Amino acid sequence: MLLMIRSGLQILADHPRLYLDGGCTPGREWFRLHGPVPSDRVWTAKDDTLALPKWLGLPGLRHSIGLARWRHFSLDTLWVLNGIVFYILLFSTDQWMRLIPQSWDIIPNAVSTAIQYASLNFPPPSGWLQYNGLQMIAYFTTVFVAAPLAIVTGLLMSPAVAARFKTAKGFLNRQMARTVHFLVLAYFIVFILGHVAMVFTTSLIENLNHITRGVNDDSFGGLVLFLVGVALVVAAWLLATPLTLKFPRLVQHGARLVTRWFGDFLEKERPVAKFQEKDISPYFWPHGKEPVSEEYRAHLAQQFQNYKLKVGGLVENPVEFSYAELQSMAKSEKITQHYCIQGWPGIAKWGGVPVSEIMKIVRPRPEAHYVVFYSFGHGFGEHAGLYYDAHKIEHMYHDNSILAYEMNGKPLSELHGAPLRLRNELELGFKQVKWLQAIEFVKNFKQLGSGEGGFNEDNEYFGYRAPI
Ligand SMILES: Nc1nc2c(c(=O)[nH]1)N[C@H]1C(S)=C(S)[C@@H](COP(=O)(O)O)O[C@H]1N2
Ligand SMILES: [Mo]
Repeated sequence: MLLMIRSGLQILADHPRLYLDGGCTPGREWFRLHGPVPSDRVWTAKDDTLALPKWLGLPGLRHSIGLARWRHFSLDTLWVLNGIVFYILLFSTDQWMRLIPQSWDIIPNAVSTAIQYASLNFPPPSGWLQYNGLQMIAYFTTVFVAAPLAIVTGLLMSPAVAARFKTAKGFLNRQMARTVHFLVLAYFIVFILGHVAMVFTTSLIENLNHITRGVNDDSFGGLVLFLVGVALVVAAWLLATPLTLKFPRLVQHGARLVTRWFGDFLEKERPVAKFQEKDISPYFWPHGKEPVSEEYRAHLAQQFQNYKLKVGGLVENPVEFSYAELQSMAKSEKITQHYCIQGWPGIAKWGGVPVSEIMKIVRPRPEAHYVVFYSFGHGFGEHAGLYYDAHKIEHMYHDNSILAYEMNGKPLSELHGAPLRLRNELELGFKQVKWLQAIEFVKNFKQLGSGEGGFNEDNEYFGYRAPI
């Protein structure tokens, strides 16, 4: 639980704002850990990320959401499996009767127990035979309300789930899910602190025997087991960040192995959520470093009159498309929701050439399995190379995959990726390469960069496919 909390806080620190209305317009948050968004300069979603102390965040570095997500998801998987075993044991015995109130007397009983606790004149411990009203309510809430809510709100943040269950719009949107997920976190922190405090202040030795050994006596066995448990928790707490930072690639690949089956399952033939003009976000966070190369600056100054998009690799007919040629081809307009891995969404209307139209002309060879998009811009990091990302070729035949030169009916701005950017709504934001320079059809992406399939995958340990 503690490592889940730490990695969860790290994910929050990547976009440390919470909203209720489904959008993410600065000023509309009900909770933020950062100051207001400055209006006198460009402020990207990356500028908005927070560093957490290494002992608190997991792993603690600024913008380490890639690793934090792996940590969070793999621990969640264990926690959910643990919960399933717990539910099975609860309902296959009569233990459930200890947690589920069976009469309304529970309310007056809980009030009376609360008054007794508040008077510091504790009621005699009876937990071995029966929980008091307050305990029952607290345990019931934890097991049957807070834990399921944590799971459901976690899942509702996933674009694949939102598209499948049509929750992208309306009350159950991603921002509501983030808010409730955060409130559940607050509940768990209060519960853990309160519960441990009560275990300590009401006959500790007996309580620990109840909890760890399932016996009702005053031997020290329970205490010993508890101390071993505490030592493990402390060791895990101290080692979690250093080990994650020492073996980030192992964390990335290992957690992928543990969790990816679930993402693949959720994504089977997933739809793309549909939106209308009126849903278009008033504010769309920008992200990424604008290109600085002379070549790009010259193209921008000449309004892309001499720009050519180079398309090659494993194709029958490599072509360089001018900006005017691209604009004269079949045009597609789609209103879709962009999901940044950091937690913010943005709905916009994208206009451009379907990638399938480009493929009709260049004719990919059968051995081409991936399509790599190269940017004019660099990724983040001091010596970072050019930003790129590889996409499954199947996705490129999807009618939502377009090379966009328009955003909300206007030519794409420099900030949002002029002259061209990819849209592939089956993927998260980081795969929507901006400032496109070239497209290459390849058999495999292992030979590119560090071989993980994209700039963020290589350098920030994102999953190659992270649409959940
Ligand atoms: N070249 C390039 N493309 C990029 C990025 C980048 O840093 N460089 N950031 C990606 C990320 S993480 C997101 S969320 C989207 C943001 O697009 P926007 O700036 O239009 O909101 O662009 C993606 N494309
Ligand atoms: Mo992003």
